[in-house]
Amino acid sequence: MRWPGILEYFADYLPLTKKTPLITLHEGNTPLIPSSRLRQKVGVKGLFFKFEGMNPTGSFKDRGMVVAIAKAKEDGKEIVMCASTGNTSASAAAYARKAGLNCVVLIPQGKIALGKLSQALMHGAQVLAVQGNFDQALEVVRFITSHYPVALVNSLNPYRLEGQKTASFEVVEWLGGVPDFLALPVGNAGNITAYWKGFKELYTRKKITSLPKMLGFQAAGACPLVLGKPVANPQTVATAIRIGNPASWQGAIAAKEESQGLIEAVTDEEILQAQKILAEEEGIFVEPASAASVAGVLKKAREAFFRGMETVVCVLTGHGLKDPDIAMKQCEGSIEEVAPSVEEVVKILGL
Ligand code: AN7
Repeated sequence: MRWPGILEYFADYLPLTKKTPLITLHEGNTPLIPSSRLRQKVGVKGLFFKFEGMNPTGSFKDRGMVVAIAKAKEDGKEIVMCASTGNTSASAAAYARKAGLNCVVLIPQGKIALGKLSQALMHGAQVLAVQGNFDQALEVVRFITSHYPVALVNSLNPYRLEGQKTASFEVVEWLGGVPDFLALPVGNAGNITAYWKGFKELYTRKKITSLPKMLGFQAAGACPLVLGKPVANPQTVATAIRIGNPASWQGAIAAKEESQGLIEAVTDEEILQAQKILAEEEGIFVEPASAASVAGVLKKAREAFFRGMETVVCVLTGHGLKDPDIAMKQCEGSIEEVAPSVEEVVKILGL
């Protein structure tokens, strides 16, 4: 089957009209990869990775962005705008160009990964580096988009979450059932809100008869939902989730409480370890923020949280190529120099 993209495939679940342009870069339909080695380490019956890095711009943001941009186009908007830690800007820039719209992105100066910045620039977005953090950039964007003829495409735009919820449909479809736990990184908290909305919709429509427990993980230096109050100066190596005052705060707390799940913190060290383990043990390269879901599941396993018969899905939100700098830092010193000689290479390899 030719995969038609989110708007067409999930039309029955999306707020589309006859006038909505069915734009697509064929986002969605990302693989649900069964774990090869980590499953034993975690000690559960099933461990799967929903690899959202396989979306057209390399992150889960494409699912919601295609809806938000299509609706902006339908409404006759010409300019779209977002604040972003990187992935939203990359996705907004790409889909804006696909729809023939202009895109403005506000990013925290010096704190976005190289791959993401290069995407926004290549797609011709106007990039403004804010001398401040994501939360401050979002404040500016909220004001401008509510006072000027510019469409907001941050996840405060409800169409974003409508699109993002489709990932939960795919999890259920490809798994052939509902996982016991769904683990994911939490930054601005749109995604945990969207997944929970999606699962609840399937339940209401009687497509499923149980709901997963949501396991949200924030970076320890940027964990307002764990602390119960905003963090003024969030810090983490996982720049994608360097957010101190999540826009979907209530949605995240509701997802946690209604599902009887949890939202906890993982340290930068645990995040980087999980990123390396995923790459080495499973062959999956994700950006640091995405590894927070796996870091969290490994932590819960150490705490003997799982009983053994459960199925766990870890959402891997973005591709490792997004942030080559952190990856190279993780692997410092592992390249050996050698002369262009068979003997020299054989000697080093110990063959
Ligand atoms: C790879 O791009 O907020 O909790 O501006 O890029 O829905 O915010 C990115 C967030 C997880 C957190 N993983 O998701 C942005 C932005 C990756 C991300 C998150 C982000 P939310």
